[in-house]
Amino acid sequence: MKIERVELFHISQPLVSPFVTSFGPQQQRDCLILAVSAEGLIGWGECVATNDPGYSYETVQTAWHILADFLIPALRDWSFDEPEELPSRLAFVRGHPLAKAALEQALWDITAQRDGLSMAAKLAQPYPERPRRRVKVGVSIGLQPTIAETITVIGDYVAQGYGRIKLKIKPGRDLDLAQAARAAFPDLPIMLDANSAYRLADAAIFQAMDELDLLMLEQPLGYEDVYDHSQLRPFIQTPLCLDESIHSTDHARYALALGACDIINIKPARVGGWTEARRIHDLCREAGVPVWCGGMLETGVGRAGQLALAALPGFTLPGDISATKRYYQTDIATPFHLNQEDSTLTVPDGLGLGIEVDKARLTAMTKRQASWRL
Ligand code: OSB
Ligand code: MG
Repeated sequence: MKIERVELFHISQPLVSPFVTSFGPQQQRDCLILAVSAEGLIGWGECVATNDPGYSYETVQTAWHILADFLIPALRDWSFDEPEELPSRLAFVRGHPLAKAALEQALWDITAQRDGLSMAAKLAQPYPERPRRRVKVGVSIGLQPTIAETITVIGDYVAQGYGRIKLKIKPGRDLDLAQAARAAFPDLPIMLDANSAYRLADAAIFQAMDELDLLMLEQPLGYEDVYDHSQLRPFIQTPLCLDESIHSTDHARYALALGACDIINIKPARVGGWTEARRIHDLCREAGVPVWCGGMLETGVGRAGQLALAALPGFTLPGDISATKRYYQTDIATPFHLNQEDSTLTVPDGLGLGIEVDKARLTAMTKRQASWRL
């Protein structure tokens, strides 16, 4: 295939409620949406970089720059058969995985359409197992003004049918929050995400959580660290999960070799795309380490890509892939609804991503736009 045209949209949509983490609040969600045209087909991708370099060093502005000035021009005079060929084509750009992943997602979408497959089926081709039709999901709850409000918010989501809750924590809002949540919901699978807000010296806080029977503790220490996590792990009973620290299959290999974690959160964007995400899945599966698919407050475009990935056999823990209405009042693509009876989202089975992008809505939300004829 030869890519004929690429369109890039910087969009901005309000979140239904502010999302607050240990690195700050988010109320308006900006992201980039990318459309790739080839052979009469259109493939969509989402770049999940945010306005602030809080979770990642990338922002919507850096991703725009890297896509516009390096990655998209690198597609000129290039033809490909499979999306797995893209990472080596883009390897001349060091880093910037969020920008790269958006382009790779569009190539998975377009090649799956060409092959007459859903993206989930295409990703699952190397395995004897068919992709899951429904993916277990939970909801990630940002820091609330008070513990009492957090308990109310948890109750609302549980009433909607979410069977797993993740709470953001930060220093000063951790043990008391976890204890209150456990007391209010004795049997609920609850996990915590610190987004790198702690140091090894804080181990006592996490030891005190041992008795709360938490599902896991996500990324308590440094955002590039694997060593200190390996030091913390023997001192706590709660399974340890890494998010920010895992940028590639190599990082995952180092983490497993050091005994730095029990679980890995795989976000295709954080590792530069679905090819690398699937490799990490394979490595973890081989090692008996469960994985789950993380989220970045995606629009429907990104959500469809998360579901395709989480349909792979090694994704055995619920993903941060909530229903559309948990994030947006209306969205630029087909809304996803929670299957209340089993806390799942249904994996699209149409061609490619299997979603319809609402062009009028996309245009209405667009702050900046550019296109390239290749
Ligand atoms: O650490 O998992 C995280 C959102 C933005 C940046 C980082 C994270 C998150 C979430 C939200 O936890 C997950 C979701 O999309 O629902
Ligand atoms: Mg996280």
